[in-house]
Amino acid sequence: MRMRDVLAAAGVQPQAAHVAFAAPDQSQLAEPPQSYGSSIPLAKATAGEVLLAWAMNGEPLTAGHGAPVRVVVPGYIGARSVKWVERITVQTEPSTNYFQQTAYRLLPPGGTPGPGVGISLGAIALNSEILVPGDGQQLPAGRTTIKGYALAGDDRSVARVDVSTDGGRSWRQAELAEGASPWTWRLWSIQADLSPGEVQLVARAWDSTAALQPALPEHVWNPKGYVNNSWPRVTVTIRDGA
Ligand SMILES: Nc1nc2c(c(=O)[nH]1)N[C@H]1C(S)=C(S)[C@@H](COP(=O)(O)O)O[C@H]1N2
Ligand SMILES: [Mo]
Repeated sequence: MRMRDVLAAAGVQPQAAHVAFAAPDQSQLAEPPQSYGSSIPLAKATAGEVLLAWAMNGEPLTAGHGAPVRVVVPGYIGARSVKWVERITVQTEPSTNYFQQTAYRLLPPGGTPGPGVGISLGAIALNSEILVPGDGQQLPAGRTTIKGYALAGDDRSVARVDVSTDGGRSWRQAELAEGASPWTWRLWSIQADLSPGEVQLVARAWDSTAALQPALPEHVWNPKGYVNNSWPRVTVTIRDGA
């Protein structure tokens, strides 16, 4: 069921800006210990793709995935898709739950976690991965297929994936397969002729706003290690043909 329809049936007041979800599971890791909760902006909650789900792939949802009912927020980090949801509150401010206010925030270098410190994570950052070949793999010389996925966040989409077979000096465009929906990953693939020696394969994705993934992990370093969406790199050894 669409969250939008539930909110419309309940009625939303003009000053409303956030939709908060509360669950019964207690966390001892939270400070202070409390039950799980989070919120998303009202604009996202009413965008149509946000669901209250009790089934997946035509089967009833399992307890581990949040039965009887969970929230599903496509394009947002998993933490906002609250499982076993028991209360939905429309409010003027984001949730003050530990998992919204303190956890899942990107801190500046040297920052210490605390309520409201850092950037709240919501929409997923553009990312990609090389799945085939695997890092450290040995391959025969000649033609090989390089495969992976790319994922855009929120209401963006993957526009292009480039692949380099020389550590990022030169690039060619990979072929993008259709996605199952605008919020799912796009599989990509490209064929390359690799000559003997050690080869570094690199991928980089662009989204529909022309944003590009950052090149190196040091560009995005942060104390909690969140949102490392730097270019995936895989080193392979190409054996001599004979
Ligand atoms: N009630 C509740 N919902 C929750 C969590 C939780 O600890 N409690 N974890 C969140 C996080 S961080 C993620 S990544 C997803 C994982 O969903 P899954 O178990 O269906 O993969 O659930 C989210 N919803
Ligand atoms: Mo998570």
